[in-house]
Amino acid sequence: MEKTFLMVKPDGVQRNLVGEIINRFESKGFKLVGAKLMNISNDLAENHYGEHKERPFFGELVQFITSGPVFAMVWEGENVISIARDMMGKTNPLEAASGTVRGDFAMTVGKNIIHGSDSPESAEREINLFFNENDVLSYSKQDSAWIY
Ligand code: YYY
Ligand code: MG
Repeated sequence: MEKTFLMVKPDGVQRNLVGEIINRFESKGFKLVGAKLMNISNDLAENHYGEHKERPFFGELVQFITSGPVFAMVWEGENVISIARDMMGKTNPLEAASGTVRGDFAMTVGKNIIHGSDSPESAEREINLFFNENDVLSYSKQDSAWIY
């Protein structure tokens, strides 16, 4: 089964959207296999967003993501990486469809509520960056027979 890294950003935590976001992915049928509320250090932020180092918004992005607690998660399911990206909506919330997290809850690209890995390579990289191997659980759930 595929895994992805999702994170409620500081704006989502402050706006009480952690439960709403967990509910969406749970209700879809994905399995939560790791989760923690945490502060992101400057080093972790710069590493996580390393691909954007040369972009003009990099400094603000690092400042924003370290500005308060985030809720980091690992979710598992068939095609979870691309389905979760669809459920998040486009990076710019003004372009994100209704029914997506960003379309429903966000207004600006700098405060767009949620992060999600964009490929199998980034999912593996980001899960390892944020979670110890022991904190990503392997377990079965009763509902899987009703989902797959
Ligand atoms: O993967 P995703 O979060 O949808 O977008 P990325 O292109 O990877 O950018 C990461 C992050 O950077 C985005 O969620 C907001 C911020 N950002 C920005 O502040 N201004 C931009 N023009 C582009 C991205
Ligand atoms: Mg990205």
